Amino acid sequence: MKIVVLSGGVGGARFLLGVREHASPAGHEITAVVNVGDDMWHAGVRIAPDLDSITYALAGVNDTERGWGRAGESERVSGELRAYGVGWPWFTLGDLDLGTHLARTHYLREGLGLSGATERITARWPLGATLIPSTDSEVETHVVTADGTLHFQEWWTRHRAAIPALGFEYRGAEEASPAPGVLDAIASADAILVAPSNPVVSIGPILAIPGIREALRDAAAPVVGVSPIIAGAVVRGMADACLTAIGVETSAAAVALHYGSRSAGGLLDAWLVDSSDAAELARVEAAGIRARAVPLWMTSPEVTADMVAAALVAAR
Ligand code: FO1
Repeated sequence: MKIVVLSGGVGGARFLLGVREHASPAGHEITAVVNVGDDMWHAGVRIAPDLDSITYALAGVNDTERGWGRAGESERVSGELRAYGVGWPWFTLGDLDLGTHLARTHYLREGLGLSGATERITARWPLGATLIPSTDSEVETHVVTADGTLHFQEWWTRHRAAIPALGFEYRGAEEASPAPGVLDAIASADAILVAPSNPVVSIGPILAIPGIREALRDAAAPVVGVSPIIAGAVVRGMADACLTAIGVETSAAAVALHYGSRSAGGLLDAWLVDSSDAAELARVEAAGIRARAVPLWMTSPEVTADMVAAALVAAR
């Protein structure tokens, strides 16, 4: 069975640990199509936070407390960069992490494209999944505020999403095309899962790449999403600030309706909400999306694997 997962970074990585836990023993193939909207050039290197968060988590070398970067990290190079006034002082590149950015930048300079660079970087570890960036083009999310626009990282990491967002721009998306392998993976999938990632700044930029939404609409496989909202609150991160900005209420049903039913030109055939949100099932079903309530807290890969199993059942 071929499982394709649309994914952002930290939450997506946790979900993919569960997908692998469920799928690997059965020999299922996993392909993650990963958001690049958080990416940027910084201090001369190309940083791809979501690809790296997933890579490190699946490789088991991630910092589980911070949620991003490598475990056992040091920050000597970042200290030097700060002394030179290079880069954003509030954005820290760990020394081990910097090795990944240097390698990626080297591969990009060799002309491999982000997908080729990702293939080389991920080949280092037996991840049990293939990671493909949504696009090889530089598509970066910018946040519109009353005082102008900011790169997503500045809004998110520096200002902790505290500046009210008026909207989001996926800069470069219109001219971008899906990375090699993305459309084939979607077309040949047996199941397509939308990770419980931020709908606006993680899944949104993937869907903004011309061709991806259409491929999902035309896919033979069912598309099943997992709610990133439990009991009216975000599971992690600051997704509520993003949803508010685009006028979507922070609830499991509202996010499903935002994605829309595939039968009405949207994304989803089915949607999983947390057991505590069972009261929202009817609203989702009324929109033409099959809905199921199961436990959605991703407390371990084993627990998450049960949720993935439920998603695959909902897919049938
Ligand atoms: N998040 C922070 O809160 N502070 C940092 O200094 C920081 C550095 C960083 C470096 C590389 C990387 O891949 C991610 C990094 N993150 C940092 C996390 C990241 O900014 C965001 O949490 C994600 O982009 C949102 O998914």
